[in-house]
Amino acid sequence: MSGASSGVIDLRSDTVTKPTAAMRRAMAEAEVGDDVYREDPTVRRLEEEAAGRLGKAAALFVPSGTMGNQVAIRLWTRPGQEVILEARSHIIDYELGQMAAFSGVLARALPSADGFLTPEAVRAAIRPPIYYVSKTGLIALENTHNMAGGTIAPQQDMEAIGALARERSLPVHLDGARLFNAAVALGRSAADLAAPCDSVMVCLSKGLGAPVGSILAGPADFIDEALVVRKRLGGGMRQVGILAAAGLVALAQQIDRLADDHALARRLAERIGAIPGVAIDPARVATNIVIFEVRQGTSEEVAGRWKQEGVLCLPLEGRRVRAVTHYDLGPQDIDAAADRLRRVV
Ligand code: TLP
Repeated sequence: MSGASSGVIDLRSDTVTKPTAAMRRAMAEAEVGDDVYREDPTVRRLEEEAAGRLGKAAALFVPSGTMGNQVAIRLWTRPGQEVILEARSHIIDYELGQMAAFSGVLARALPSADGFLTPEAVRAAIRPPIYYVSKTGLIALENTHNMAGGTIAPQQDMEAIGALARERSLPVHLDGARLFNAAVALGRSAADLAAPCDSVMVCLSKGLGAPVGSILAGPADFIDEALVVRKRLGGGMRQVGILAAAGLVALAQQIDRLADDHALARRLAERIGAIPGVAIDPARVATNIVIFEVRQGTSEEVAGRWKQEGVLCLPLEGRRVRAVTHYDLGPQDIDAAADRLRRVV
C-alpha cells in the first residue's frame, strides 16, 4: 500500500494509483508492433476486449479520457452546433474549452442537483428546427458524475434520453470515465449502462489502476474515423502494446475490486460526517468519490492544513472538498485521514 508506506494518504484522485505487479509483468512481456500501422497485437486485443465489455462494435485505445471525449465531440458535431451537457461536466470544467477550440461547438449547459439531466430537461434544451437558430449536435452525459460526488445516473432516465435522441436523430456520447464503478455498484454490466449511448469513453487509469490510457467505443465507422482524429491530435502511438498490456490486466483483474473502493468511500463519509464543522450525507456516497463541505474557511485552507497532517485532497470551489478512494488505501488510512480532518476543521 503506497498510501501507508509513504506515510502520505493521497485522496486527491484515483488517478494516483500505481500499476499492480501483474500489470508490470504483463507490460514487460507484452508483444508489440507499430500501432500507427495497426500492427500492435496487444493493442488490438485490448480494443476488442473493451468493445465487447462496453457492448459496442469497435473501440480505440486513446492516451487519455480527455482525448476520448474530444475525439467523440469532434466526430458527432459540426462547428457552430450546440452540445447539451450537465453544467458541472468534466467536458466543460476540466477540458480547457477544447470543445470550442477544436470542434467549434457551444455548450448548452444545464444545471442539475446530482449531476444528471432529466429527459424533460434535455427535451426542452433541444433547439427547434428553425434555420436561424443554432442546431443541437450532440447530447453528452457523464456516469458516474465526478463533481456531483461519484453519483450514478438513473438508468431509466438514460434510456429515456437515448430514446428521445433517436427520435430527434441526435447522437449521445457518454463520458464513462468511471462507468465500471457505476456497473459494480449496481451489479450490472457496463454494456447495459452504455447501451442508450452511441459512443462511450472509459478510463483504464483511474480506479482500474492502469498507468495510462482510456478507451473510446462506438460504431465501427465512427471508430474508423476516430483513428484519423486521434492521429491528427498527435495521439498515434507506436509500440503502445506496453501500455495496452496493463489495460488488459485492468479489465481482467481490477473491475470487481472497485467495490472495495466504494466501501472505503462510505467509511470515510461516515467518519467525517460525524465531525462537527463538516457537512456530508454519507447515504449519497454511491461509489468512490466523497465530496464534503466545511462549515468554516475555504476548501483551500482546509486542504492546506490537512496536507500538513499528511493527507492530500482536491479543494473545489468555495467550501467543497473532494476525497477519492482507491486500491492503494486501506481502512486504516481512511480512519487516520478522518481523525486528522477532525483536528484541522
Ligand atoms: N478527472 C480527473 C481530473 O481531471 C478532475 C480526476 O481526478 O477526477 N471524464 C471524467 C468524468 C473525469 O473525471 C476525468 C478525469 C476525465 C474525463 C479525463 O480523463 P484524463 O485525465 O485521462 O484526461
